[in-house]
Amino acid sequence: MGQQIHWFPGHMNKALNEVENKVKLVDVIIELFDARAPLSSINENLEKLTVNKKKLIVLTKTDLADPEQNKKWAAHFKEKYDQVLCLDLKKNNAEILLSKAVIELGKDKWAKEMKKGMKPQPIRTMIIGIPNVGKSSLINRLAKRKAAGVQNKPGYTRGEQWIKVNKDFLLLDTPGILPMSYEDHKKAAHLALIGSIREDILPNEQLGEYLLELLKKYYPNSLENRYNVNDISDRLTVLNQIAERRKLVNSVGENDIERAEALLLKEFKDGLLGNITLEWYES
Ligand SMILES: Nc1nc2c(ncn2[C@@H]2O[C@H](COP(=O)(O)OP(=O)(O)O)[C@@H](O)[C@H]2O)c(=O)[nH]1
Ligand SMILES: [Mg+2]
Repeated sequence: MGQQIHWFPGHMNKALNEVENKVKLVDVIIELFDARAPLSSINENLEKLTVNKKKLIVLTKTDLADPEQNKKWAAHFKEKYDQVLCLDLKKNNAEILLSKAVIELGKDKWAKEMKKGMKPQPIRTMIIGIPNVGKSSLINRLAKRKAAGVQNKPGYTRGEQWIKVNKDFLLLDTPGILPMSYEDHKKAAHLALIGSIREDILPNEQLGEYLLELLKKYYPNSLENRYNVNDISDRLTVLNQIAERRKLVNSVGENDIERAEALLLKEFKDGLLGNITLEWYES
């Protein structure tokens, strides 16, 4: 992947400043990582801004990722951060698990307040994460409101308000959206594959090639299971077989490789190729 990806550092700085201002308001940061690409979900610039805050990591979309890898990543992040939860935001009892973890992390603050003779104040939190990682879904769950604002694009802005999750736990109602640097092409490819950055940042051809390499390495049976593809030797061989199985034909009657590739990328994103983690934990 030698081609240049354009990136505007000004956007990054502006977004980080916004997050930095919100970080000042909270006791605990709830940071979301996509379980399919947890390392690419980390923004190193943000890590620097939040070193002094308690941090709870939530691995989201664990239902789409590889269960074995979920466990390994969770264990890994437990060593690095204050708390880690694995959540399927569509199913889990997210509110209860999250509330428990937040209260655990807020206990130091309560102890300090009581030492000063104060009444313990609710723990203030905010959610941060890359686009599409599940921030709105989680906020809506915690606010117990319908899926307003949940979409595949990064957010809407409103005045900041605190959502009272329960008497001990407040949540800022607007998430911090983390901008990504696309300088690292491998990361950019992972983020495009999971839908966190626009796909057209890289040509479909490269994304397809990249995905197929990963599938070949880690999940060699996934293509046979989904498309009945039995020769996975290279990209065109695979795409030709997918086009044949799905009867994707172009205007001159040939296998439509482009549509086969688009289908592959879409079905991966939708979890139809099985539980797949793109970034494997390496000890
Ligand atoms: N399968 C699955 N989909 C999820 C999960 N969390 C969020 N989504 C979906 O991912 C998409 C983006 O979610 P959203 O909450 O808008 O992400 P945001 O951009 O971080 O606010 C939506 O289509 C959600 O329904 C999850 O844990 N599992
Ligand atoms: Mg959102």
